[in-house]
Amino acid sequence: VTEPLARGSIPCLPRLPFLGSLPWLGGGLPPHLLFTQMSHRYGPLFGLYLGPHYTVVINSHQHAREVLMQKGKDFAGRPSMVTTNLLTRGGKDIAFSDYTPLWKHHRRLVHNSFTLFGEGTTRLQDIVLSEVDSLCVELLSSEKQGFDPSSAVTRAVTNIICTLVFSATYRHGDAELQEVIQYNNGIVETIARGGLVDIYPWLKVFPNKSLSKLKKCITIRDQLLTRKLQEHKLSRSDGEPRDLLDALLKGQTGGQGQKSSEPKDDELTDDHVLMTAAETFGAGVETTSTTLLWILAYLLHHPEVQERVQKELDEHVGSERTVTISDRGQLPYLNSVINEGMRIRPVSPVLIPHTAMTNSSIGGHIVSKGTRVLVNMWSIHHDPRHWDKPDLFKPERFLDHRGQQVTPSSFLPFGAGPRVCVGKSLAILELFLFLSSLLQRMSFRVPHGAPLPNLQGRLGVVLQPLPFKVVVIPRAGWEDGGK
Ligand code: HEM
Ligand code: PLO
Repeated sequence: VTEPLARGSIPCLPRLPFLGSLPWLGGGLPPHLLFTQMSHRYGPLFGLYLGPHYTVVINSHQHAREVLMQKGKDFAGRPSMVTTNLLTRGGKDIAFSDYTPLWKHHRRLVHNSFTLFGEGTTRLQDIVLSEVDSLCVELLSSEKQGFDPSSAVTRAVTNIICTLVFSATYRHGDAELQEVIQYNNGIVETIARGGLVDIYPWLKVFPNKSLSKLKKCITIRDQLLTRKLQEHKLSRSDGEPRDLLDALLKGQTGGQGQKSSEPKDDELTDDHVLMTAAETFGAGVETTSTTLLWILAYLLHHPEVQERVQKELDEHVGSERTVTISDRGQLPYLNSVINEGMRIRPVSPVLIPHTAMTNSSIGGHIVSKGTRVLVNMWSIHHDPRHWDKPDLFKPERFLDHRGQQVTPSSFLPFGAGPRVCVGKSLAILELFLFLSSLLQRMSFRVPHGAPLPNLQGRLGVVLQPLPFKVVVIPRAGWEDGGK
């Protein structure tokens, strides 16, 4: 089917030779807010030049669906960037690798090994619930004057991913765990923030503080993961894979990895296995813990929402038993709170950059092969034409008049299409089990005299809340910490 070509070309920001549109991108706003502001002036679809790279910015859900879903394959490419190439040894991962047959095989392998633990089986739920339990015990015995919940939450989420990736769990204060958390933070702060080296790759030859910090963190990460991989190879058996590392090793041709022969184009090398483990780790920890912290921050601002979730939990689950994933259908309000958290503060406010694999079109405008496409999920999630008072936290917007859940078409926190988040079902499972169990057992309040959490956030590679403090009040039946 040929669609009518739209009149005129995509509106474009002014540009200078060499600098492209950079002089017009100043002002210090983070990209998601800057692009949202520009969409008021140029319309929801506009172009700009990041140095020499022509880039189209999408700010409406119709165009986002066209690019991610209807023409998903046309736009499934990823640009090559200096920082992510360092992070992934030149794209030997899932998220930052270009769209190739090997990538497809690789992604399917990871996806299958997640479903292996996931939906159908209770194993994943058991892993998550056991960490949730420990987290609840820890929070219930926490400092009564108030404390920052982020390290406890991060540790719980890290442990889940550690179990899934290499069957390890860490105890409180473990030195290796501290190391993991530290290098992760370093990477989050330094990677692909639209930094200049990703626009002008030759800048990497000059001393650059942020780039050397990134390299340092990557070295620490690599030492740790190489050790894990070696241990795994030694302890592996022919039976069922124990975890993601086993599944990946099994998925390699012959299961032997690439030691003696030259790697072929269609084979997963040890580098691929290592990079996937590292990425699952990074993606699994940063996204889920950040989302949980955002939701906690909003619950502190909205005690009435917290009470309504607890009322729903009391009615459908009570305090006698643990919440399980089979309760999910009975808890539409809690699900709406989770959705509203991901709407109002998407961890990835501008998705990972896409590129056009072939000549194609968006909204009837021709877009040529190689064009970079940024999907600004922030403006889609805050579009006043689709969301009533988009800056307010209102979980009811995800419920219809009968209290049933609805999913508006302007809601795409995990992206969609061939590049949709691989961890989507794991993430939803975790968010549900964490929040339901936490709110079943305790209430969160702002410590006496402390300010409410700042909701502005700080943009690294993910949009994180600034640190805040909470006090935990046990609910009836959980006063002894639930031990
Ligand atoms: C990609 C969101 C949790 C692994 C993405 C993308 C988004 C996203 C927006 C980019 C889509 C695009 O570029 O078009 C989220 C959110 C999460 C979450 C909101 C939690 C609340 C996870 C978890 C994992 C994970 C738990 C793994 C354990 C990945 C991977 C990709 C990805 C590997 C790259 C997919 C690709 O490029 O093909 N995620 N994610 N994510 N996510 Fe997630
Ligand atoms: C987080 C820090 C880790 O050390 C490395 C890492 C790997 C995958 C990245 C993740 C970081 C940040 C969140 C990303 C994820 C892939 C998909 C996910 C970008 C950089 C999102 C939200 O798109």
